[in-house]
Amino acid sequence: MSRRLLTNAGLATFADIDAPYGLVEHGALAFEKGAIAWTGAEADLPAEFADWPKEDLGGCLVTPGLIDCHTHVVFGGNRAREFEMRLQGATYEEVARAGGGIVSTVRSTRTAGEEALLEQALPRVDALIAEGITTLEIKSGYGLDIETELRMLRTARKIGGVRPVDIRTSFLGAHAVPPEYKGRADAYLDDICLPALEAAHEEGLVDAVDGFCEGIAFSPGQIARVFERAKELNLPVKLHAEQLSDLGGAELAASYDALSADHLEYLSGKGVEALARSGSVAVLLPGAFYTLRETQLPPVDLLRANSVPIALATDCNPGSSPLASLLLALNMGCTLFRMTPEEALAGVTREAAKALGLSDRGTLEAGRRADLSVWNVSHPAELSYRIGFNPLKERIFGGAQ
Ligand code: DI6
Ligand code: FE
Repeated sequence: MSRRLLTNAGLATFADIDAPYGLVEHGALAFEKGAIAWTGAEADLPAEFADWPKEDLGGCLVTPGLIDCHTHVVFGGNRAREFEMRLQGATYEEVARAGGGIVSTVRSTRTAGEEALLEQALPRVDALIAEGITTLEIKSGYGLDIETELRMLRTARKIGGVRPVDIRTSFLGAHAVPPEYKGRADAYLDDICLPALEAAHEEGLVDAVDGFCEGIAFSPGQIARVFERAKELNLPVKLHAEQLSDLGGAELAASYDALSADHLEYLSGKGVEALARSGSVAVLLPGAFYTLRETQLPPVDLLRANSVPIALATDCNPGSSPLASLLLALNMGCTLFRMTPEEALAGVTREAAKALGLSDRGTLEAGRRADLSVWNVSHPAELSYRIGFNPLKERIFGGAQ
């Protein structure tokens, strides 16, 4: 059924309408061939849509399909043992310096074949899809050798072939320095990271280039080398910045017109201004803040005051954020970061689309992809308010159920 008309629905459109959430009450939404054809108040429905195959949603809420714009769902193994160590007092950085952390996931990822990686990722992806996610960003960065970085990206893309979800892939070769290059980060960039980026791009596997700018990872100067190559290849960039300390990563990212700067707990006022100037999205990741028991809050008030778009994501990864629930990220964004439920929901729809450079989704407007989530709730704030409860009624991906 390629044409459909949804009626008797609340529509959180996030379009430019003068109402919180861009909310249309008693709304109707028509879609055809994978794209939204009309949205608005049911009373205003043009006659041409009136006889389309109709579904009465009984007052349920429709939002744009949710977008998780920052994940690392493809990886081997898990880090439950490290979780225990951190609970006994070791910090995330101490674990990383002792050969655990990202590098331990690198070991398990290198030994897993494409089939195993896929099999391990799918339950996480399925959990996200069950919560109404229709677009999912996935990063490489647990291979740190050319072959495994490519395998991670191929696996990520393969997910889009076996599940109804649109996958965007980010190359994160500059995630950590692998043990065989310990103390030789620049040589790692020359020998592995940059050639891997080129090979991945050649294979059409890269939508954006990411990096981890941090004391335990790469300096701003080293990240700039990766971003220069991205620029030569015409690829947009994004950056894990100011997660554990302020190295000026967000300013660097902004100077390359980054799609987004992510984490940002230690972001300075100068960093906020740089993001405001470049129009980059601030992607906040409350799952990592929570897991690491961080106490430094990202500067939400300042981001807001400077009109920096704010997105929220799970950061689903085996170390700092073993979170496969975007609904819980919404709740954490409100409870931990003091975002409003409206900002939180915009952060997993309209702003998350921006963070991925996608202008064909993220709002309910004519012409946008028919990626829709239908919720058994009567007000959009309910999606942020509940904890551990999933009110998804139906998910429509590219116009199909
Ligand atoms: N920051 C993070 O939170 C993840 N990567 C990054 O650069 C953590 C990755 C991990 O601990 O495995
Ligand atoms: Fe991350």
